[in-house]
Amino acid sequence: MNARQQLTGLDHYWLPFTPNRYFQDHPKILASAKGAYYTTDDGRKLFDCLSGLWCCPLGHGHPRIVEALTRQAQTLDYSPAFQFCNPVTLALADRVAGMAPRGMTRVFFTNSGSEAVDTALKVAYGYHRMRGEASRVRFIGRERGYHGVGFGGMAVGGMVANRKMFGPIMLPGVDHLPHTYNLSQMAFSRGQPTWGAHLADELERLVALHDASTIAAVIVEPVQGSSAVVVPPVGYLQKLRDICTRHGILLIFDEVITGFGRLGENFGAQRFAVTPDIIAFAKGVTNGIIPMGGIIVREEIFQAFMGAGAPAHAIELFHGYTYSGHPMAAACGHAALDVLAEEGLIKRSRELEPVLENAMHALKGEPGVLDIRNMGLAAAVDLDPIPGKPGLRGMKVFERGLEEGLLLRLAGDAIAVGPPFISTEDELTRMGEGIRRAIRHVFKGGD
Ligand code: PXG
Ligand code: PLP
Repeated sequence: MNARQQLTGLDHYWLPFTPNRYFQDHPKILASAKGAYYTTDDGRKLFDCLSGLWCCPLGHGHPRIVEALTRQAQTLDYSPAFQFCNPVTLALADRVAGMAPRGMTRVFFTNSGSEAVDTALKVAYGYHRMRGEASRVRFIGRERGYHGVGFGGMAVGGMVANRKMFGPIMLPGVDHLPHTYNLSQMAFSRGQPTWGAHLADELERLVALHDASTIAAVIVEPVQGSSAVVVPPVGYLQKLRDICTRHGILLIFDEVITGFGRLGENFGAQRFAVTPDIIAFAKGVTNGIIPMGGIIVREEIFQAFMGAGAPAHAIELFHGYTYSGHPMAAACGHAALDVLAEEGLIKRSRELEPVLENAMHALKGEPGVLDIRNMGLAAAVDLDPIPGKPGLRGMKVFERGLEEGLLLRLAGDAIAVGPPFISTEDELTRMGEGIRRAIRHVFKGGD
């Protein structure tokens, strides 16, 4: 009996964000991972083009992380998140705050990006309320934004497919900025497009429409990841910052993908030299090995909750998760951040940026390639859709990519990549060539 025949669970498992019926007929099973490669159950080696789901930038199976997890499991495997803490989690808060822009000092832990976003939105609203501005109830998201799947994150998110089934039960009062993507103005941009900073002025329009006194926060990804790597125009984020400051609106950067080195700096905030009021993070903080997320806030936000006049024995924020600051996740975070620092991998990510840029932009001119975008170690290629069948072209290239030894990421008819920071230059170049062959194959009519 081979490995595939032994598979159990296909009749019981409901896969997230996956065409389940298609999966039943084409199950894709990963059996192991080491470094920048996965191995499938039928023994094929796949280059991890998206670092898992953007979350494993240091590669897989790092002995340092394995050892740290073993040690932590033997020492303190869980400690109650409420009323207690432990040295590992405290030290990780210190460390994460130390990586953030100056003035962002307090860390609240969650277990995922979705929880981080919902936490950020609740803290933003609570902050205003604590300061006597309870009328600030609105959140402004952005078209094409992805902020996870909680009720808050879904409402501020701007990916239509994630929203349309749930429209009638969405958080009220939310509005959206337009996305910044414009093919005719920025096709095949390398890094930040020069056109489009004026789109931030749309925030002034929304402020005029709703009045600043009703708006709690604006939430954006510095670079939009899930909707296939939409890079902010030069000056755009600074303009958002200025408008938020002028109107007392909090600016939240959702750095679940862009945090911890993906853009060649600790956070996108530093890459773009724009400091938000709240950063949401997840994924890379633990190299994706133990789930963890969180928010980092300015000290003033934390102090607004502390100084509201309630007695010292009263809970200031009625919010938290059983697994907030889980010691196993915290130990994993320390080991991952050790590796990131000691192996110089943020610098490495920055050094690899032009290599990835060249490898991806070399695909310009291939059949059906409509656009290519990149920033940091993230890039995407838009492919001409099959008329009337959105997503099918992308699916075919994804499938063909597997034949080429590449685990690519599909975003509709776009292919996204976010390779591990431990990739070699040669691996990135070969990835680009593999994508080229996959695209050629599919546009020649192959499956
Ligand atoms: N915010 C952002 C900016 C994200 O990218 C989340 C929140 C939600 O995180 P959790 O941990 O709840 O999934 C994300 C997650 C992709 C892809 O292929 C992106 C994400 C997740 C899975 C796939 O682009 N982003
Ligand atoms: N549902 C029930 C019945 C619970 O008791 C809890 C936590 O105690 C939760 C949901 C929330 O779970 P978590 O803290 O893991 O988010």
